Amino acid sequence: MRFTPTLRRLASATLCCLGLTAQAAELHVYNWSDYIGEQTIAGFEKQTGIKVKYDVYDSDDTLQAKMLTGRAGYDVVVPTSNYMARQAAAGIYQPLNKVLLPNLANLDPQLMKMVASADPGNKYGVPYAWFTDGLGLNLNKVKAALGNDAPLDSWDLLFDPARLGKLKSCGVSMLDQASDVFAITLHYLHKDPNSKNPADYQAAFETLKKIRPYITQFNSSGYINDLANGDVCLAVGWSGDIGIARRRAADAGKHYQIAYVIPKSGAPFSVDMMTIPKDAPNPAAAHQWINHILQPDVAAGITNKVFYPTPNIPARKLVQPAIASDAGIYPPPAVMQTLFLLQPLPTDILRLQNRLWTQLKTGR
Ligand code: N2P
Repeated sequence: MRFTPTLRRLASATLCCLGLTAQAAELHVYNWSDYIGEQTIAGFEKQTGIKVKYDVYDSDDTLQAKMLTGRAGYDVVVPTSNYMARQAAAGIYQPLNKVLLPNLANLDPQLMKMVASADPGNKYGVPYAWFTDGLGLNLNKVKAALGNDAPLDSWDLLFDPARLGKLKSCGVSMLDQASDVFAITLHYLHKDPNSKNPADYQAAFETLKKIRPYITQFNSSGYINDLANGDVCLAVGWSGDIGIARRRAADAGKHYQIAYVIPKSGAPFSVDMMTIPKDAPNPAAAHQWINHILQPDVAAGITNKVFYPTPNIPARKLVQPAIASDAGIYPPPAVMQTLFLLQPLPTDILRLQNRLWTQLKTGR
């Protein structure tokens, strides 16, 4: 049968109202790089019929700059909790409709309580994954440069200029995120890692300046491959990223061993939060995405691919045993005690951090 124009219009009007138009709904997600499972996006598209447009970033500052400009066009973004607190206070997110998120019940109540310090009442954010900051090491190269007795479980490995100088030729990578690196440096100096005292940041800057000549790159994503390929032997990095580097090195048949170390004295940790921008074009789909991520099999699929621990309790039994028992990824209780949560900081401190950070990187 051939459709007359009138019949065609009628058919398309009917399809439209049944939600079956050719124009499929879209969801724009902006997430960290190397932070998603193999099947996460395809599974969501299959389950919902919604098409996902997926972009990535590797720094909270990049995300924040985009969000504060407004109209970025994203439905879901994933800031770290310390950044999210300020952004929510600035009014750039919409409150979650929890009726649409029944899978919230899967989240670890202890973690929910903890992130409530940045997001009172868990009003705007849903934990996606959490992480520690630590040292990624090419054990063979580091031992060859420093000998077998090198203090591999200490921040001294990074902050002793004589030692770091010996690692320069095999490559030293530093996260390009001021907030994390200042917290680590303040901790090393026995100061409050979340200090609000400008003088502490000046002291941290002086300490960082001493090791600056031996840092061969500031990088928060490409360092995964650099470590895996043997172009870097020490990386200040995020836990899951080092896990990815280790797997990539093994898959490529490299003969060296990559390790992730949380220094004994302690290290930062934080939680990345799914949020919905106030001007999200499709908040209904955003809620569907968040609820999808909260499905145990989906959450475990992310951890199994990118080595970041999921705060999803029923997902844990679906996490590969080698990952679930990896003390670098899931730190045992004694190590958890040594970790400190990155806290939101006042604007003047952030400005100071950024100014010193640029100075450090450019060497001026
Ligand atoms: C993923 C990095 C996520 C941890 N590559 C930092 N928020």
